[in-house]
Amino acid sequence: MKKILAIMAVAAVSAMAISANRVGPVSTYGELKANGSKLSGSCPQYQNEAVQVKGMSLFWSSAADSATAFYTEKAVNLMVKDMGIEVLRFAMGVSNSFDKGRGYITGGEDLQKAYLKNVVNAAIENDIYVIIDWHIESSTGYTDDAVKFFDYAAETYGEYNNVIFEVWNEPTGGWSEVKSHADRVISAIRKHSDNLILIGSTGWSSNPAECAGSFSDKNYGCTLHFYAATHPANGDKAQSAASAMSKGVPVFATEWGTVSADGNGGANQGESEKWISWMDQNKISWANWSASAVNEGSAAFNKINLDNGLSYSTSGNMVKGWMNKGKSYKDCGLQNGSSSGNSGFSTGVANGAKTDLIDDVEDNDHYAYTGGFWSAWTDAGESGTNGVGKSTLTNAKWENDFGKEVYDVLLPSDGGKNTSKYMVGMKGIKLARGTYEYAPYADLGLNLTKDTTVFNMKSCKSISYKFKGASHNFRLETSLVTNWNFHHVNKDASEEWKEVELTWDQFNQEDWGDNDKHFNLKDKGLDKVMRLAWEVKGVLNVPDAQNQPSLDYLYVDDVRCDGMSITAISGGAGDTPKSSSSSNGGKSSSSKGGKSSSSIAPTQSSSSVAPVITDLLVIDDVEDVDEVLNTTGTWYAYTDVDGGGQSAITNVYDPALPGYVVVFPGTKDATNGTQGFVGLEGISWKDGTLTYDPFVALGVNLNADTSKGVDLTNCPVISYRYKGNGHTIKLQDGQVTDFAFHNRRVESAAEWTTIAFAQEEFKQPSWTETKVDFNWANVKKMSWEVIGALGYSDEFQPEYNYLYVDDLKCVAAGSVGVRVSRKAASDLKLTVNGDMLNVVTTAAARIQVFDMQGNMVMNRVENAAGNHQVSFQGMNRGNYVVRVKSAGMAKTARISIR
Ligand SMILES: *[C@@H]1O[C@H](CO)[C@@H](O)[C@H](O)[C@H]1NC(C)=O
Ligand SMILES: *[C@@H]1O[C@H](CO)[C@@H](O)[C@H](O)[C@H]1NC(C)=O
Ligand SMILES: *[C@@H]1O[C@H](CO)[C@@H](O)[C@H](O)[C@H]1NC(C)=O
Ligand SMILES: *[C@@H]1O[C@H](CO)[C@@H](O)[C@H](O)[C@H]1NC(C)=O
Ligand SMILES: *[C@@H]1O[C@H](CO)[C@@H](O)[C@H](O)[C@H]1NC(C)=O
Ligand SMILES: *[C@@H]1O[C@H](CO)[C@@H](O)[C@H](O)[C@H]1NC(C)=O
Ligand SMILES: CC(=O)N[C@H]1CO[C@H](CO)[C@@H](O)[C@@H]1O
Ligand SMILES: [Ca+2]
Repeated sequence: MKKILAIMAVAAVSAMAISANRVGPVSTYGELKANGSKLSGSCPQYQNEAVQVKGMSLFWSSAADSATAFYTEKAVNLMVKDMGIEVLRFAMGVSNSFDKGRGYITGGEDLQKAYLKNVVNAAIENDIYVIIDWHIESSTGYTDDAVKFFDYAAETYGEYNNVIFEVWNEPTGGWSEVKSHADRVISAIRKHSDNLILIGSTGWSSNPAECAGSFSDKNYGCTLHFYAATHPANGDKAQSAASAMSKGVPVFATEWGTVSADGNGGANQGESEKWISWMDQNKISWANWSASAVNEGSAAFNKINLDNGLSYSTSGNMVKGWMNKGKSYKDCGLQNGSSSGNSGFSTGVANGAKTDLIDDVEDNDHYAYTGGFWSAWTDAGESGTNGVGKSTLTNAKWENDFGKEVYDVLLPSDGGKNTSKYMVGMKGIKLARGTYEYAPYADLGLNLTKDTTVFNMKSCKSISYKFKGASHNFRLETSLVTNWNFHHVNKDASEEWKEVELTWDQFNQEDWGDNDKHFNLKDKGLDKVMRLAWEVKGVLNVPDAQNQPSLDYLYVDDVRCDGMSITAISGGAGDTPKSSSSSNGGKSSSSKGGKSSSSIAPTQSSSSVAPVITDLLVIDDVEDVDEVLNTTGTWYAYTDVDGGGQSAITNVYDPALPGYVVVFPGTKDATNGTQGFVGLEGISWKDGTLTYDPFVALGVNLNADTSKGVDLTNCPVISYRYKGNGHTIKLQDGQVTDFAFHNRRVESAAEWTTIAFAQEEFKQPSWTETKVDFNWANVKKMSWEVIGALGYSDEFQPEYNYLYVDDLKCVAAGSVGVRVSRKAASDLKLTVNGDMLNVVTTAAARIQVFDMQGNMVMNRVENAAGNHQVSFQGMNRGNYVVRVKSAGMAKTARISIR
């Protein structure tokens, strides 16, 4: 029966064949089979022998990032390599209150199927078993949905010896419901697969005896879930398991704990060891809960950035010691072998020939066969609305056809095992967060068309590429996604060239609380592809030093679409590869007629122009050297101790206030320029029992009556001076109750620095589900939080252990604070054509040009909406800043004229 099924399944699984790239438990034992009270293997040597495998269960796949970060190839590879897991349980969140629409039946079906495919593929490549678990803890099994799901899962994966099915994690109701659920699911699975099926029992799967003997199926086992501190190894749970086995049915502990049943209390080491040895004696396979970094004692890990390897919790270290790590495996020859590897590289496509290659880079130009172009960029090119990152590459620069200076990614082959001459890639990747609000990144990308319109990839069944280097998200950007939440797949780092083939159901979108906007690429979007991108991305709130990719390069070659036929545009119109850099004074590289040409690039806020600030209201200049404000409120300081943290400052604590003394006389700092200022000193971070990042903070109540705020409606820009560590300034108006305060990140400064933010620049963090408009008529508090990173306090302390603040003011909008950028200006379009600047506005506009010394060299007003042209003819060569203001928006760009 297996043979026939296998052939049917192969046809259903499409062209993609995943195979193991190491010899592990699955090629050693073969498919796991219920054989009397034990599991045996389908490999000849193990057909008469009991097989026990040990591993981990993932946490609910519908939970937070601290759980889903482990639903990746990268995490599976690490758990196999570092812990020696032999089985991984895919705990598919079906429906739960915390899943926010990510559960399988609560809107997350596509997402869950993408996780499933990526995890099952990673398990197969690692030659380990994978349990596909309908992870639900309830009195109903959602049987109709389960039948549909297992029909799909068994059809798709049921041919692989790796796969085991678990039909209901933890039933909490009666047995008859469990029995009829299991009956229906078993018959759905058996249509496609004869693989092992695991069945739960009442009381959170603690009664395997009830399950054993209740089914006529030939290949099932019963699950046992127990908690060592509550359930002694010689108690009724163990007896139920023994009774199940005596009925000739094997038992599999798919979840078990060392603690008590409610998940609390300490680990009971003695009882746990008894259970472990009892399971060893009875050859009961197990998966420990949980392979996650969630905030629970049973989580095996405590960090989600995996580039430096796994970071174990106390629990994780304990369970690691009980695995079969280091066991030697021997391929019994049932499965055919190691992965095909890469089958050589493409050696080029003639201009005009038909190809399924999007690009193999062999024509040595910056363009793909689709006509579009390659480039790379990092968070350092962010517009500033979300702060600006500092990530860099060591690639040379190149000016593309749009006059835009980008990293040049065209590289000669790395000289590895290949037949290719050229590839594209990023080198010397360094991630640095700067003030960027999100995780730092560096991207390699291919705009599919030269004029950056959409490209039709509908005939493409799957996409493949070869890569070598850093772990990355491979992303497909369609014009249907307008909030940057593009479809992507994560691939683990590889030191060898590796071929990746992906089907559309493997791509998923992040959970940004916008699942109603999610769609599957199978269904739409493939006719509207803008760009392919390979993104190397850090994790938010992790020190830069800990956030680097394990390999600092990423090379890509041979991007191919199965099913597509492209007429190759090759050897792109006279494109000679050259590395130009506008700053090296080199010759003009993009212009047609040798006339002066200009290039345009988004500019970072330039601090070379000294802000001229017009005070509207001095909230406090601390010249009176006391903690009382001009607006009657007070300065103070606080730390994370209330939340369980142990972060500290060395400011004097004055019981009379009561509170920390935060006001210092100007003599405290020789560069003060003032009679007094406020600040924090001797800052150190320590997590304690925190569940969020450690911090210390300087705060201010604007009004002495803390139930009231002050009206800053007429205060378009908030300005202050500071010196010392980077921080996040947060504003509170009393409306926000989930700590998602309007905020802005600010970088460290060694010298006193004036900073100014327009009202619009304060934004709530993206995770909040209840965004509110800030009420400037009632500003109650401001705080300057110096924030660390949870889990890193031992090795990561502030760059400066102090933060001084002074001259908190409201200033006029017209103040020439270049750091003041108004609302994101997507309605303003700036493009360059020869020596003309085109500005498209939807209202009257003011266009100003400054030289790099800050002198205004042009100032004009356009009285109507439209397409305005500004000539740079006759202007001196050099760099300029253009600022366009229109309808309350502003856009700044750097122009260079050559
Ligand atoms: C089950 O195990 C017995 C020995 O206990 C062995 O003789 C038999 O071949 C095994 N059957 C299968 C289907 O593996
Ligand atoms: C997994 O093993 C660890 C280490 O012994 C333990 O702390 C944890 O409780 C186990 N699983 C569960 C469900 O508790
Ligand atoms: C698998 O390996 C066996 C023996 O090594 C061989 O006879 C068989 O043709 C192989 N099957 C496939 C699909 O390669
Ligand atoms: C390249 O593609 C991206 C995404 O579609 C787009 O934002 C960008 O403007 C395109 N063009 C250039 C010149 O970078
Ligand atoms: C607030 O500060 C300004 C500028 O220092 C000062 O002119 C004004 O008198 C102050 N107001 C109060 C109420 O202290
Ligand atoms: C502030 O620093 C200057 C030196 O730059 C110093 O002369 C002055 O006395 C300091 N201010 C006070 C109030 O001590
Ligand atoms: C091992 C190998 O064949 N490396 C080759 C990769 O491609 C470059 C460019 O053609 C060759 O120079 C290398 O010898
Ligand atoms: Ca190539």
